[in-house]
This record gives sequence, C-alpha cells and structure tokens, in this order.
Amino acid sequence: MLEDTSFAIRPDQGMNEEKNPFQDIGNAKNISKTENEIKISADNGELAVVFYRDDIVRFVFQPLKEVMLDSSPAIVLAPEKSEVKLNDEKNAFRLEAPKLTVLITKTPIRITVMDSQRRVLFEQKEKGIGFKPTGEVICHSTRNHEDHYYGLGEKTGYLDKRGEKLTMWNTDVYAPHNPETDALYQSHPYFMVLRNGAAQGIHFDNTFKSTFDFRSEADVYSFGAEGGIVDFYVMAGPGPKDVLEQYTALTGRAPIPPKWAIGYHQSRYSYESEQEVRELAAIFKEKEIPLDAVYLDIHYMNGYRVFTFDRERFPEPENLVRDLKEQGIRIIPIVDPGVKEDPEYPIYQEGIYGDHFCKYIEGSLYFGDVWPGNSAFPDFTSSKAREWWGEKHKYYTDLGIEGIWNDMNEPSVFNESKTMDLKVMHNNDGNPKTHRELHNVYGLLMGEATYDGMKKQLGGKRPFLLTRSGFSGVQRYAAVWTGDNRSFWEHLQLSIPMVMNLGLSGIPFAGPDVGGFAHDSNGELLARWSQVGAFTPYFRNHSAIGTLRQEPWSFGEKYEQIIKKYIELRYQWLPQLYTLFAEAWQKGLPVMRPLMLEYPEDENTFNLSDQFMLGNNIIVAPIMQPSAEHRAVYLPEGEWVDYWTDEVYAGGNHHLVHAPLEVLPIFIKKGTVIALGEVRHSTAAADSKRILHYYYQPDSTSTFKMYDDDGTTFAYESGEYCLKTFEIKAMNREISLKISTEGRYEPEWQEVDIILHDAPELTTVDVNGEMKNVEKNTEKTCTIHL
Ligand code: MIG
Repeated sequence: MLEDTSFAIRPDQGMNEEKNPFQDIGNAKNISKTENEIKISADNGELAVVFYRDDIVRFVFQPLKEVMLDSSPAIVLAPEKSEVKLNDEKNAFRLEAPKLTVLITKTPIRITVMDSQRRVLFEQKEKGIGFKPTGEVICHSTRNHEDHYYGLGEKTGYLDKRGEKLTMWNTDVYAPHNPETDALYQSHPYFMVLRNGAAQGIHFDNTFKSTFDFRSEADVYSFGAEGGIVDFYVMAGPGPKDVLEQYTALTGRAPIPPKWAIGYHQSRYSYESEQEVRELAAIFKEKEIPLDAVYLDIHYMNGYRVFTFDRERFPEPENLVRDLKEQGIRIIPIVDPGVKEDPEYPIYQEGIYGDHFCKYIEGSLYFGDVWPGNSAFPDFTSSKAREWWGEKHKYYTDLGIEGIWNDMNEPSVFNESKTMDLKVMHNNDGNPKTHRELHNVYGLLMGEATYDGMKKQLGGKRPFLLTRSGFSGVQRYAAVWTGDNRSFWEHLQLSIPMVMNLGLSGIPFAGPDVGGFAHDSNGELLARWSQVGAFTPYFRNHSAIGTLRQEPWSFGEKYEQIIKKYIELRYQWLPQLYTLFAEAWQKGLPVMRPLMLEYPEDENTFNLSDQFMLGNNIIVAPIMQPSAEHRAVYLPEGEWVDYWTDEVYAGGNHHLVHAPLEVLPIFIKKGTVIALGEVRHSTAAADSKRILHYYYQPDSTSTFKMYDDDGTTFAYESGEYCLKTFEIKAMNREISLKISTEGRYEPEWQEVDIILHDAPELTTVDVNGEMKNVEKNTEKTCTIHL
C-alpha cells in the first residue's frame, strides 16, 4: 500500500518549493474497467474516470492512495449507464462514449477530452495533474487564446474572468465589493469556457480553499486546492446553455419560488419593533407602492438568541404576521447559525444534550464570538443536527412565517481569521473532517437544514430561503443576495456581472441590496438602482444601521415617483419573470443573462458587463453613472424595439440612447413576445389579466411560451401547471396565431389581450382558425382581445 502523507505537513507551515516540490501523477501502470468506470494506477497514486452521462465525465486522482469515489454535497447526480469502450493503444488508453472521447497517455499520464465532433474540451500537454507533500493538489489544462471564462459564482470584477486568479473561501468581508476583493461569501468551484462560439464546463469538486488561475501569459490554466484530491467533471456543451443544463443536472436546480418571493421586498438593519413594521406597511399602503415582504434583522430577537422574539419590541409576533399577511405582506426573520452560550436558553440546552454543536477532536465545544456573544455552532455536516435545526423552524412556521433569511453562515466569527477555528472536527455523519476541509460547505448545509425543515412544516407550501453563504448546489435551497455592498455607483455597476455569473453558476435567484447596504444612499442612486432591481431576479431594498433611511420615499417626491413606477413595473413584468423561473427549474437557465449566453458567437458580448438580458429576447441597459442621461447600448443581430417608445433599432450595432432619470432603457427583439400582467399592490392581489406584446416582424414565424401555476404549492411538479404555447406566423398583410395549452392548472386570469407593435393595418387576425377583430390603439399598436 502507498503511504499516506497528506496530513504530514500543512500548507500554512510555509514550506519552500525546494522542500515541497510539485509531484506529477507519473506514468500509468495498470488499468481496470467496470461498466462506466475506469481505474488507472499510476506511479504516484490512482486515477479514476467515471462517465456520468453521455455528456458528463468525471476524473478523480488520489495522490499516493487508491481512489475513493466520495463527493461533496454539491453533487446530486448519480452515474447513469453510459456505454464506454476501452482501447488499450500503444501509448495511450482511449475511452469512447457516445458523446465523449477521453484519451489518456501513459508516460506520463496526460488527459485529453474531446466531444463527438473532435472538439477539444480539456487537454493536458506538458503539465498534468499533481500534488505537493504538504497536501495541495493541482490540475492543469492547456488554454487557447480564444478562451473566455465564466461562472465561478459570486465574484467581483467584469463578466469574463480571463486574466484573473480567483480564490474560493467563504468569507464575510465588510462592504467588500471592490475589484480587488477575491474571496466572498460563496464558493462555486465551477466555470464555463467559451471558445470559438462553443462551450464546455468544469466543476472542481473540492471543498478546501481552492484557486482558479486564468492569468493569460502562459498557454495553460489551472485549478487547485489546499488539500483533498483532484476531482473534476468535464461537461461537453456544446453550447453555453447545454453546459448549464449539464451543470445543473450535476448539482441540482432551483425550485420555482413562491410568487410572493419575486415581488418587491423591503428590509432594513433593523426594523426594531412591531409598531415600526406596522407603520412601514401602512406607508406602503397609503402611497400605493407594491410590497410583498418585510425583513426582520437581528434586533427582533431576545438578546440575539435565534428562535426567539424580544417580547417588549415584538409583543405579539403571531398577530403581526397574520395582520400583514392579510395585506399581502410576508415577514422574513433573520436566522444566524451562532447559538448563544446560555444554560437557560432551550436551544442551547437542546444543542448540548443532543450533541448538535461543532467540537474539537478531543471533545470540547467550539465557541466563537458573534452577535449573541459567546456562541456554539450547529454542526450542519451531521444529518442529525440538520434535522434538529430544521425542526426548530416550527417556531417560525407556527407563527405563519414562510420565509427565512440566513446570514453569517460562512460561518462568520468576530475574530482575526473571520471564521471558525480550522481545527474544529466536523462530525460529517461518521466520516469526520476538519473545518479546514468543510468550511466552504457550512452555509450550503445550513440551507439544506433550513429549507428541508420548513418544507416539512409548511404543509405543501413552498418555503423561501435567502442565504448569504453557499457552495455549488445552493440553488436547490436558497436565493442568494450578494452581501454587504455599499451605496456607491461602482457597486451598482459591479452587481450586474456578479449576478450574471451567479446565473451562469446555476443560481437563477440572486440580487444585490438595492440602494446599497453600507454608506448613505441618495435619491438618484436609489432611483437608478431600483430600475435595475425591478429586473434582477431577486429585488430587495436593504440598508445598514446608521445610514440614511432608504425606503422608496426617503429622498423626496421626485425620486419616490420614479421608484414607485419601477416597483409597479416589476409587478407588471411578473408573468414574464415567472415563466423564466420555470425555465430555470426545467433547464437550469438563468433568469438574468449575459448577452454571451444568447449570442456566444458575437465577440461584442464576451465581456459585456453593463447590460443584461431577461430570457432570450429582452435587453436591459441601465444608466449606472451619476448625472448621466445617455449611454451606449450594444444590440446584437436582429432588430430591437424600444419598450417605451416603439422606436426600432438595428442590431449588430452600438447606439447612443437617451435615458433621463425616469427612463430605464429596455429593448425587445423584433419577432418575439413578452407576457405582462397588471400592476398589483402585492402578489396576493387578484391576478385577472395577461397582456401579451408581440413585436411584429414581417415574414417570420415565432414561438413563445408562457408558464403559470398556483404560485404557492409543489403541485407543479406533478403536472398542475399551465403552459401556453403561442405560434405566430406573420405574413406581409396577415397574422395568424396558434395557441395550445399544456398542463392541468386552470389559471386565475381568463382575460388575455395581445398588443401588436408596429404591425400593418389589419382588421382581423386568425386565432386558432377563428377571425378575431383588431382594435387600433395608437400609431404603432393595436389590440386583440382573446
Ligand atoms: O455583522 O444582521 O450582510 O445584510 O443587515 C453584520 C445585520 C450582520 C450582515 C448582513 C446584513 C445584515 C447584518 N449582517
């Protein structure tokens, strides 16, 4: 047996290169094969190749030992049967699966992965896989000068990560959204490579602190980690959307959110009393500004003890929750992981008696200083502890609460290292591992505990969970907000590529604190940010203690009117957004998309970081500079129509557009449809109408889908939904429409209007073979009532 040296020396012991040399995997010695799994023993360890699907292959290299095929909690896919042929050639092993070919040279071992078109997805030449005596592991791949890199979760900087070196280590950095900030709250050791219009994905399934190096000088990129093994999946694409389908098959998809979770949310650190929350709701009502949720930050608790209310400030939380829900407003309390060390506090008692808290290997508890003071931390790597924590949420669900906000779950601790002692030994269901190894999955597992617990208690209703920390797969449980940004224009700008890359990392439900968290916001910034917020998947205004108030009316009438208009617009656009959330659930595609996802061959889109798409036919190009009323907008091929004015723009061009403070530039692609509804004060209000806008394009056929369901239960998973498909044929002087419906859900809305934009003068339109009258509205639009 090979000797295990991986724990002998730690990377933090500062070994130099000479004493800690890089060791290559070495030469192949033996090969063995079962159905879809190949194992090759090498000079310095063992390599396994496992075909998960025809288009997903996994490589696992274990230095100095035999391979164990464990996975991180990111992975939900089990290997499906895939036919693999093994050819033992003179210099290499060739593995042929229906959509992938893997070539592994023997002396030394170097891996090449190709798709069925012989397109190279991954390739090693000089440098391959290796490790260091200190336990670090690394994997190289050749890079092409055409490569662009996306994904990698929550990172600052521009959209394309080419030229960057990025670290995955969940960290609470206060007000951190600066280009030089690397490690943030979430870790997604996954990226997509775009090369000549085609794409492939790599997921590095290692939970240790990991690094991705795309700095462009050499012809190689690499990913590696401080410990563990080299374990990565290659996803074949060939389109960027295919990669997302593959990646979310591997790590899971986001469930469709409850409708109320995609309305407008108002938060503040903190609304400190029941009275204050009621008054807040009353102002929204009086001003007729739509609202679906109010957040309770840490001051609602009794001495920051989770699962309690401060009974002086919140004497009757049950009544508060009920009364607000009657107005269509949900209450979302914050829940941090730290449990106050207090022998008279039942949660602490239960945690101790039930053995649910994190401990050192010798058996003593770990304590860290957080909001409640000295605190113990649930060990979410233990399924028993997760179950317990989940059950505790009955405290909230019994009060009528349906949404929870998880913060500080990196976990963040008020000490120099900002987190738990890395020597803490997590239980990990009988496979103990240090915090150094499992730090990055702490938030993900807290999310699992919380979501699963709430789901059981809500009697079939969809829970809503918001999380700050996470790891690949967090989309299965939670929406993600990007943490403590600041009320800076630069942070508004940075939020766009950040949320787009979260979307390219499988997380469709994300958004920043609108208006900015730290520092004082101002009317112009809040107005522009609310315009963007209306179109980001998650829309919450949140601000820090001690900063200027930031509710929509905080900066005077002029700004209030603009902010209100865009919150109303959000509600009008909910049917369109909801259809996109359903697509995210089905295919893993993001709601908010970079243009490169739709136009991967158009190099103008590769690093376009200040405009975004909703789905495949809408471009939003916000103004994100103070005192600016103009900006350049790039519109890709096709023709694009200004949402506000119906002006037509030629694609494949940059345009200078005029957008005074009350205007957010929005463009719809000609020949397509958007589905809107009416302004409502909350998603709880009646939803009686759909208004479809068709942007006429002569001599074209287009198909458009609109999704709906009850918005509250999981019945959609078993066919209780309504998917309407519209097929539109536009001839020169005729339009015909075929509408078909799939699914068993009978929607609340019965009335459907179709507004034709820029269509020729028609008196009738053929709808499913019946001639319907057309009513002229303006120069540019007319309406059909279905
Ligand atoms: O140490 O709960 O990112 O949204 O308002 C700060 C107070 C703790 C950080 C979160 C922020 C929240 C704040 N929290």
